[in-house]
Amino acid sequence: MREIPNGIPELCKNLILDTLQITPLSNAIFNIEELADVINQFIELEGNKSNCIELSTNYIDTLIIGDIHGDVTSLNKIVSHFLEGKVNSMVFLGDYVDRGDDSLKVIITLLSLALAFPNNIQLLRGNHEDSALNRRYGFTKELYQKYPDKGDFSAIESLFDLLYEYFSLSALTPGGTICFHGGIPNGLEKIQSLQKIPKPHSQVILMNENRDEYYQYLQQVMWNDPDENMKEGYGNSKRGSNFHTFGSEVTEEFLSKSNAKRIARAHESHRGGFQNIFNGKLLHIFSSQPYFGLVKKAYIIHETPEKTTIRDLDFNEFLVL
Ligand SMILES: [Mn+2]
Repeated sequence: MREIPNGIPELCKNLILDTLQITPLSNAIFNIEELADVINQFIELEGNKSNCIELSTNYIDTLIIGDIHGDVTSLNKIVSHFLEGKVNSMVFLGDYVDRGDDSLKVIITLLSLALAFPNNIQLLRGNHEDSALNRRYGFTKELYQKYPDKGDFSAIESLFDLLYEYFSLSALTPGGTICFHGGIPNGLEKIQSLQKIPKPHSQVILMNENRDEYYQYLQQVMWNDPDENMKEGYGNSKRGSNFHTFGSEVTEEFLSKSNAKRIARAHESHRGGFQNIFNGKLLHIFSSQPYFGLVKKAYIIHETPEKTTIRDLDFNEFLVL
């Protein structure tokens, strides 16, 4: 069993230990000062990282995890593999909050893991790490129920607004997998070009040069979707005029310019738990347990130097590449 280091906040230690419980705490409410401490420590940790992180060799044996959406049961199963030492590291592709019952606990547990194991846990930003989405899909309501005092509620909402701007947008594993939440942004040459986008992300709006272009990349990497029937170029997205779909040729060219082998992404529940498209060049996963009838089972990617596999949350092997 992996040892939980000293020197992290007590709340973090308790939440990590709670992932190993058969009946974990539910509906957790945390003290605001403790929450602020965890969030601020995470911002300090992530603030200097770029929006395309070249991951260290710790990530040579890694899990890549899709949308969790407030589902503590899935999270605990996944975290157990890591704490039991079955894998060396984990990359989470975003969408930690909204829809599920316990978004607050999920996101604070993930921040706790990142603080406890800063060289082995990487959290990326999904499109639900955004308070405008949270107001529509449940997290804001959960926070309001847990912190009904007006002052407390607005303090917490501001903390999350700030936090979201410090999650990196993408990462590249030593095995050559590009990790992001949504899809390839229209016009982005290679994944390393996201390194030009500053943190906090709201800085993009204040930049004089190329600000429109950077703002589009920031949005699209969290929102775009692949279209497995499309060959060339970019298409219109059903999600809105700011977003795009992309096909196999765009994927091939982007991978070659980025010097990478494949893309791992999440974001779409209607694709089911996993999908392999463009000849193994793009893997889709969704890692939240049965999800409104759309996802029957949750899956994760396990990448090692020997092979890349899709596994269910009991660690059974499915697709092997
Ligand atoms: Mn999403």
